[in-house]
Amino acid sequence: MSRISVWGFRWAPDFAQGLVRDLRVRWALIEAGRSYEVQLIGFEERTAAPYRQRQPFGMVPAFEADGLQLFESGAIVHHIASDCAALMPADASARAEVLTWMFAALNTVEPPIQNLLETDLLYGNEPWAAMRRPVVVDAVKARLGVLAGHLQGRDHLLGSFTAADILMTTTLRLARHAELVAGFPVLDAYVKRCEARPAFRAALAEQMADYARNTPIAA
Ligand SMILES: N[C@@H](CCC(=O)N[C@@H](CS)C(=O)NCC(=O)O)C(=O)O
Repeated sequence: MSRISVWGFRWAPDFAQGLVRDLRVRWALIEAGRSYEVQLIGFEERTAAPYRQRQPFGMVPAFEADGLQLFESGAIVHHIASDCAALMPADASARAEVLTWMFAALNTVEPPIQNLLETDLLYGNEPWAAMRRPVVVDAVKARLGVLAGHLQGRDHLLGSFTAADILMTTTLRLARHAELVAGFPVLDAYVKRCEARPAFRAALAEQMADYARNTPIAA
């Protein structure tokens, strides 16, 4: 991988800043010591034909490295990690374990958290939101409880920091508005530990700087 581009949004509203999923890709690339360019698009561009050729669903992130075009943050982080022993060990069984936890983050923990984010932040003013919220919160807490049990006595999901921790940390951040993670001290410490990594801080600072530079001028 030599020339790498990552697509993200030029700007995002406050509730989404620091959550938009190109953060995962930037973080993985910085951990892997790869340099990259960021291509920023406006929200309106995401569904236009040229961008849909990169991301059929009109979402960010998208990724290109030496002509290889990828989408889906999990697939992109996996691709980056596949070449980087610090994110995914060389041993086949250890790689399978990392992949297992990557899927767990995206396919088991993220769906209820995304549901909570949408219920609270996208549809919070709908009449049904308050009625629906308790079951949504319970579903998140159930997943967090199991995750906290797994992380008890561990610093990371597996023996050391891996790509799975990038996906799990950025997934748990999606619930930051509800402060549910703080109710599980083990998870709170885990997120803070991963967020303290220089690569995470650099990735977040970069994304936030892009948004600050491109803040829409109030009418
Ligand atoms: N499963 C996708 C989800 C991507 C996604 O939800 N992206 C959001 C930003 S974090 C987006 O582009 N939203 C705009 C939209 O849905 O139209 C991935 O992980 O890449």
